[in-house]
This record gives sequence, C-alpha cells and structure tokens, in this order.
Amino acid sequence: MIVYICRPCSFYGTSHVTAALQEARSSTSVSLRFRTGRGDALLLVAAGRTDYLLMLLEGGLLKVRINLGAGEGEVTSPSDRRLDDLLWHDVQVQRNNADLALTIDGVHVTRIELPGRFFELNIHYGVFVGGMGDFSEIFLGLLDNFRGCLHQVRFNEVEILAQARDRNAAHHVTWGCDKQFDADADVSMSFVDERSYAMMPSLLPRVGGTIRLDLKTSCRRRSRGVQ
Ligand SMILES: [Ca+2]
Repeated sequence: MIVYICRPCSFYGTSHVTAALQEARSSTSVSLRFRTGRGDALLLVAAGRTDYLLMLLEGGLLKVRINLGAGEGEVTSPSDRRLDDLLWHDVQVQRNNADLALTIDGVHVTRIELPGRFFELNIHYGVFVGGMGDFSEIFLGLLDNFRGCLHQVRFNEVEILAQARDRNAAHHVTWGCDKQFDADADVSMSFVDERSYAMMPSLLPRVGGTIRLDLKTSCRRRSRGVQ
C-alpha cells in the first residue's frame, strides 16, 4: 500500500496540479480544504470528452457544475456566506446517481437532482487542480487560476496533491501554506524575479498624483519602474 503524506500546497495564480485518471462511475466523492482572498477562481475540474465536474469560486461563493452527458447541473454554496476571507474552508461534494450534495464547513448542505437517465461521470483527461495549464480539450469558460492554499484534495480515493508531488505533476506550487497569504498592509513586499509586479488599479486620478515607497535592492540594472 502506498501511503502519501498530506501537506498544504500554495498556488500563486499561475500554478496547477494534474492527476491522470480515466474512470466512469455513477458516484463521485470530492473533498478539499482551501483558503484564499480571491473571489473568482478555478478550484478543480475532472474532465472527460463531454462529461465534466467543475468546482470554482464565483463572487466568493463556491459552485459545482457537473455534466454527466445530458446537460449541466449546478449547485452553489449559501449566498450569505462568502468564502474568500482567507480562512480555511472545507468542501465536500457527494454524488450518488442524480443526487448531488455540496457541504461547506461540515454544516451548510445544498442539494440538487441532476438531469438525465444515465449517471456515469466519464473522465478521460484527468483531474486538474488550481488551473488547467495548457489543457484545452474542453472549454468551460474563462476561469482565473487559484491563488491561495489547498489541502487534502481528494477525488474519489485519490489524494491529488500528495500523488502529484510524488509524480512531478505539480507546476509552480510550493509545499506548505506560504506566509505571504497572511501578510497585511504593513508587511513589505518582495519582487522575486523580472516578471514580478504589483498593480494598483484606480489609484491615480487622470490629472496625476504621487506614489511614495521605500525600496531596497541589490540589483544594479535599471528597471522600467512604474508605468
Ligand atoms: Ca456520462
């Protein structure tokens, strides 16, 4: 028996994890824990040629969209409880044939009945977590990659993160929940390579303005600075 050691995993908005998987089951069980400050992001997709199961954040709520081949069913977490608050949240999706239940933090349960007469979720391309990389066989809309921490991501019996770490199928992630996700406005910011940038939308009025900042660098080349 293979025993995977489960650790949280940090995603930075360009990260994703994959698990090659082919199966056709009439029941599905997905669970994960996440924390993020972003309200719109892809969490997980299990992709077949026409079937799929998609979990995403939209406006701070968690949505599950699933297509077993006869059209899409969708279930959303309670609208009075945003989940993009940087706290850990537990998500469980349990499907038996047409009956789908979404449970948030062990207490908030939402159920739907899925359409159709056949209830196998046919997965051909595998499971993608946090983003889809170059995968484009099915189009599920334009979805931002996840940014934050994920832990205990389980699709049926597969521990996705731990398996991906051992099989080199984790891209641009780090292991452990990065302390940058706990940083408040008083903590200084590191720009770690030439692609790093910070964006301040709508900060400056059209007539101009001033930005003040303290800078510490060992780089002697001139950067392009603020545009
Ligand atoms: Ca199917």
